[in-house]
Order: sequence, then C-alpha cells, then structure tokens
Amino acid sequence: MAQQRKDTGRMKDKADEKLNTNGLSPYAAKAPEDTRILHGIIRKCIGGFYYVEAADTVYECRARGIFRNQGLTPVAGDRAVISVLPDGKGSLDRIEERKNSLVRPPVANLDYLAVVVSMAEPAPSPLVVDKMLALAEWNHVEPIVVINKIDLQDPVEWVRIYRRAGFEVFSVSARLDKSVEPLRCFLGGKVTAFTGNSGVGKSSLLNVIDPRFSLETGAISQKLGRGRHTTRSAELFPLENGGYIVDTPGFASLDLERIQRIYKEELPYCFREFVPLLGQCRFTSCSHTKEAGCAVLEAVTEGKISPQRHESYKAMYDEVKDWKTWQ
Ligand SMILES: Nc1nc2c(ncn2[C@@H]2O[C@H](COP(=O)(O)OP(=O)(O)O)[C@@H](O)[C@H]2O)c(=O)[nH]1
Ligand SMILES: [Mg+2]
Ligand SMILES: [Zn+2]
Repeated sequence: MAQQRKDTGRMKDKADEKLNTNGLSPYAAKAPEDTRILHGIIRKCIGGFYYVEAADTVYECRARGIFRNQGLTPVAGDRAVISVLPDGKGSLDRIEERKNSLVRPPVANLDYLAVVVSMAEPAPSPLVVDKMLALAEWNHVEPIVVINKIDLQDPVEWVRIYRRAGFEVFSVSARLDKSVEPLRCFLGGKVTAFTGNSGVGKSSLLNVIDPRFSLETGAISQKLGRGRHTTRSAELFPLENGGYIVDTPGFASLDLERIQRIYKEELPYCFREFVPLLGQCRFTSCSHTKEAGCAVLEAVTEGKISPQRHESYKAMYDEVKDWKTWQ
C-alpha cells in the first residue's frame, strides 16, 4: 500500500513536469490518483499488446512510444513497470535491465536453457546439441541437458559425456512420469526455455512436468504446419511449483550465420570444459583443432575432454573461421 502511494506520487511529479513544458497535463482527464504503478513480468507479446503479470493478475498493455524511439523491443521474460488505469487498461512504461536474452526464441532473463535431445526417434546429433549449448553459453544463459526417450535407448554414455563436461544432466522419458520428477523439482521457481530439434519430445515432457500445459504433441503439431508453429511468439507458462517455462517451436536449421555469429576467438569459451585450459597452449593463436602443443588436444588424448565434444568444436570452428570481428 505504501509502495503504491509513493509510486502514485512519482506519477504526479511526471505529470507536473509535462505541465511545465507544454502547459497541458496528459493525465488531466485520467485522474492520476487512480493510476496504479505495478512491477511485473511480460508473459507474452501478441499483436502489439504485452501481457504483463503483476500482483497475480495479467494486464493487457500497450507499449509507450519510448521503446520504438530507443529501438528497444520488450520480449517475454522482461521485468516490466506498468501503469494501470481504473478501467484495467495498462501501459508498459519501462523494462528493467536484462540479465540475458535470446534471439530465438525472443525471450529475456532466463535462468536456464534446457537443451532437449532424444536417445532415439530421432537419433541424437552431438553437433546440434553442442551448438545449442554453445549458443546458451555465448548468451550467458546457463544450459542444462535433458536426455529424453530413455525408454527406447540407454542414455548412459550421453549422461557421462555431458556431466563430465560440466553440465547438469537429466535423463528422462515422457512415458515414465517418475523419471521426470527430479527435473520438475529443479525447474521450480526458475525461468527455463526448452529447445531442441522437432520431435525430441519437448511438448510431451512439458505436459508431464505440468499437465495444465496441454501442449500439442507429435502428429497434431505436425498437421498444423510449420508456418504457424514457427511464427508463434515465445510465451511464459507459469509452473505449478513456481517459475515459468517457455516451449519453443522446433527449428529447421542451426546455421550460426543466421542465428547468431560466434567468432572464432570466442568459440573456445563456449565449450566450458576448454576454458580452464585456454592460455596453456604452445601458441597464443592456437585454434585448438590441430596444433602441436595444444592443451585442449592433449586433454582429448588423455580422455579428459570427450572426443564427441571436440568434434563438434572442430565442425563449428570450420563454420566460423573465416568471419572477421570487424566485418
Ligand atoms: N517413446 C517415447 N516417445 C516419446 C517420448 N517423448 C515424446 N515422445 C513422442 O515423440 C513424438 C514427438 O513429441 P513432441 O512432444 O511433439 O516433440 P517436440 O516436437 O519436441 O515438441 C510424439 O509422437 C511423442 O509421443 C518418450 O519419452 N518416449
Ligand atoms: Mg512441440
Ligand atoms: Zn590449443
């Protein structure tokens, strides 16, 4: 209550400011005393409206012109300050500085990016997984690895590789509710986006994590067609045990050029198990792909770094090696 009164006061000051400059208060007809200033989180953006959850209510808000002027696009996950008029209409006034953000899906302030991979149907692609993990690292989002469909294939080797590399790993099956329990607990109170190839079971898993989701899975989502599915904007779904989940549509390609440029100088830092070794190679310009005296290659030989991870690194290095930071 005290907070509200204070904020209303600030609003009035703002109105007075305007009054001094153009002689007309923009709030004159809107009873500023009744405008409530609230802090919340953007749940989704649709058709120019922002749906902001604040004080247990979701308000439909229009963004102020200031965002367009600043070239800033608020996205789901943004912490927002809104003002709500007595009729319930809201305006998105400001967003807080972001802790991190992703371009695909457009979402901000993630605690985790859950990279989902299936042990079979479709068979797992190490390169796809490692690219997604690297993109998360590059964007300062903590990645976790979720290995699904363990009812079809033993995940032990994958679990070993990714735990060893330093990731939190969950092996689950959307067909075995109990297997999902540790993951469900882990996600409580956090904001997590799920990503991974189409068909790995993202939507199925989310439906197990929280049955209220009732997301379309498998055949149904295929039938709706790629167009509709991929253009859908990101949305934060609240979890029963606190926090939010973002289900993202599957992607067609993981072309770094189109998604996000990671330069060759930055790439080794996107493989977390390489980081402690960087600076220990014989040559300062070491690309960690073939050089003599490379500390990363030595670690691969000694079995400290997984060859599967290093193969992905080399493939990504090939993709980015000709990009120049000044281009
Ligand atoms: N055997 C098995 N099938 C699964 C599992 N999880 C999902 N599926 C199936 O895999 C297909 C794709 O699942 P879906 O959730 O739509 O994948 P998404 O594209 O990643 O959202 C569907 O036919 C699901 O029934 C699992 O753990 N085990
Ligand atoms: Mg899906
Ligand atoms: Zn090296």
